Amino acid sequence: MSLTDLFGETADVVPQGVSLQRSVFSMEEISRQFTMIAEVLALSPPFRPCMRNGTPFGHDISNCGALGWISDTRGYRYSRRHPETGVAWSPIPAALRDAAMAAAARAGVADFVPDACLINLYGPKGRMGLHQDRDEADLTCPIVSFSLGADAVFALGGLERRDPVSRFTLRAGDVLVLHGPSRLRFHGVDRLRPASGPRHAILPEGGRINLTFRRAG
Ligand code: MD6
Ligand code: FE
Repeated sequence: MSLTDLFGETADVVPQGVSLQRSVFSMEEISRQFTMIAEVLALSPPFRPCMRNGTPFGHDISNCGALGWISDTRGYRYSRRHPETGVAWSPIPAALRDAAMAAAARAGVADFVPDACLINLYGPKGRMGLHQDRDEADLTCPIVSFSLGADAVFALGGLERRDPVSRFTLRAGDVLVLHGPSRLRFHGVDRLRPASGPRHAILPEGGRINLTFRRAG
């Protein structure tokens, strides 16, 4: 049984620790989220991380919150400062933080208070390889993900890289929470549907923004 089936209209069972919350945000709320993100990016400009071997990522990132996730030739880690400007990240906007906490509560996690929000900014050809998020101090805390902009084909696997993956579309306004026994599931973005979803000046040519709220420290 694939997640596409599990998340279909008649789905009544989803894997423990996966909460896919469809159309949580209205177009008005999505517009306000774009505005809040633009304000964050004005203080913490998007930058292009690279892998340990120097290969650049295919997309830009930024962060808000006390801690921000970065990657460079020293590896992956959380940092209190923007790697290029040296300035502390701006706080997570209260409305976004509250929405992430509410999403965690709907997933059954009552006490999630994020201290980090990674902002992924994808161009129309954006993708993200299969990965686990395991740089956070306490892996019992969930990750809450908001999608904005173009639709993404999301791949969700198991706890081993070789496990089979299921694919489903994440659209603007959808929320995905990975927690509990699914916190370390491998996942990635296969591709975008660039012509889809709400547009914004942050995303010329129809890209996508993904926000992942974490408890990093
Ligand atoms: C993305 N999302 O949607 C990438 N990580 O662009 C993630 O890497 C992710 O959606 C952890 C939990 C949920 C996610
Ligand atoms: Fe991830």
